Amino acid sequence: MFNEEAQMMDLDEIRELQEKRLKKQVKYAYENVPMYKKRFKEEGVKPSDVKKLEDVKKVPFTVKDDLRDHYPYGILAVPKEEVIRFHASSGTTGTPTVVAYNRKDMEVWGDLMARAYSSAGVKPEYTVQNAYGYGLFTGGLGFHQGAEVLGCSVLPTSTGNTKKQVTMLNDFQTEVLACTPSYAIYLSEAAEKHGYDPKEDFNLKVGMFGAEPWSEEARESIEEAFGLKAQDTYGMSELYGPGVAIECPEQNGLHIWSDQFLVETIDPKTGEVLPEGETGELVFTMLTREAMPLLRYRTKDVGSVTYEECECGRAHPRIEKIEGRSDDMLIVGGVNVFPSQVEAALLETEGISEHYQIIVDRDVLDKLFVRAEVDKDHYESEEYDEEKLKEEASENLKAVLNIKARLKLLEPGTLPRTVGKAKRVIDQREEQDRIEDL
Ligand code: DLL
Repeated sequence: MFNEEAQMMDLDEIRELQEKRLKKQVKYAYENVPMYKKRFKEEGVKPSDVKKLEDVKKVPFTVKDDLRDHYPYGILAVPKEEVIRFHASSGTTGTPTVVAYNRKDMEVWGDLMARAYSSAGVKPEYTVQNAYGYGLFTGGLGFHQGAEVLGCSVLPTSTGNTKKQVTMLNDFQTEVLACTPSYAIYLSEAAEKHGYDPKEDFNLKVGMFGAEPWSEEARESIEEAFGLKAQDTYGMSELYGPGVAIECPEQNGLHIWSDQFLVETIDPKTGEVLPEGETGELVFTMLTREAMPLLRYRTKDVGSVTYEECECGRAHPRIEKIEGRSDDMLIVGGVNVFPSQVEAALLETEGISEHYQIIVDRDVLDKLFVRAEVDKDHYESEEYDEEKLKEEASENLKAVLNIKARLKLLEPGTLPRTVGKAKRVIDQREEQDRIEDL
């Protein structure tokens, strides 16, 4: 077992270490990040007020906008020269939120990812086909590094080029597939289309799936198609990336590596800390990150955490299931999309009105559609050129989204008007009555 000492700590050891690290990290953040010093002062809190684990409640929250407001370098606690990696994820307005890592942070992240593979049943002699996207997204490089730390070989296939992925699954007899669960389903279908039986012809043993919500049915169908064990992995860019929590072979929740993360569950409306086991927004404090410490980071992910013993023997608490989001962020094919980003891009295009709809649909892969009405005055004016307007709006959408959106322009007055809140987002991935005119 990789880093057995950390994986198998008992709860008392975990809590003792958390308390020690929390006190140190709060002081470190206060002394090195001006934003934290300012916020502590505003709220009348001193690092020395944090003496016990439960004192974490006194620490102010950090939210995604805090990172966005500090674009591009985030809330660095070290000189930029010490940073060796940046990643970035979507922000609500199109300004990305940037995360920074120094050498020590990269080592910690690599260790967490290697633990994740190891507790999911991956062995150092396996080959990992890594079909998460490489780039600013943390999935590709995070899964890559962790596999190397464990001692696996990596095939860095990244996303796309499905035919090649399928061929490599066959030729290399890859034991591990790392990708979003929706892409895994797509791959199994593509494999069959190309004449393979994914269960017989491939040698997959473990799937490291995550970055988006998926159901037990999806798990069953992936396990059945490939004959592998499909493990859920959770994380987010702000908290290193993947590697925050992982399922063990018991598949009964995701163990949070609690020597590195202190988790709380809060009521998203009041910010009040909820009793153990209750469902609420997950809040994480990073206990050792140096380049960019994060205290009480509000993830907007909703779930519940249990400290009950797990059959596997790990005492690290488990997220029972990520049940959804407390904001309106959509995850489309593993890519985060904020409706506000789409709106900003549309309104930036002269000639597009404020009446629009965002539709997420799925055949095998998720797809994003945007239907927008042309502004009435523009529609009636001489200069209206549908093709040109569509091109311009599509360009603006492309600039803020990390995924392709198919845009359709509509005549003024086409979309339904409501007296109340407009229903701008339609997620018809699970629905039967679909809008077909996309
Ligand atoms: O998705 C990091 C990651 C990569 C995790 C690969 C797992 C595997 P972000 O792009 O910042 O980072 O998106 C983070 O995705 O707040 C959740 O809403 C969602 N998410 C991530 N993992 C899961 C999961 C990566 N296993 C956001 N189940 C998070 C449900 C997930 N939602």
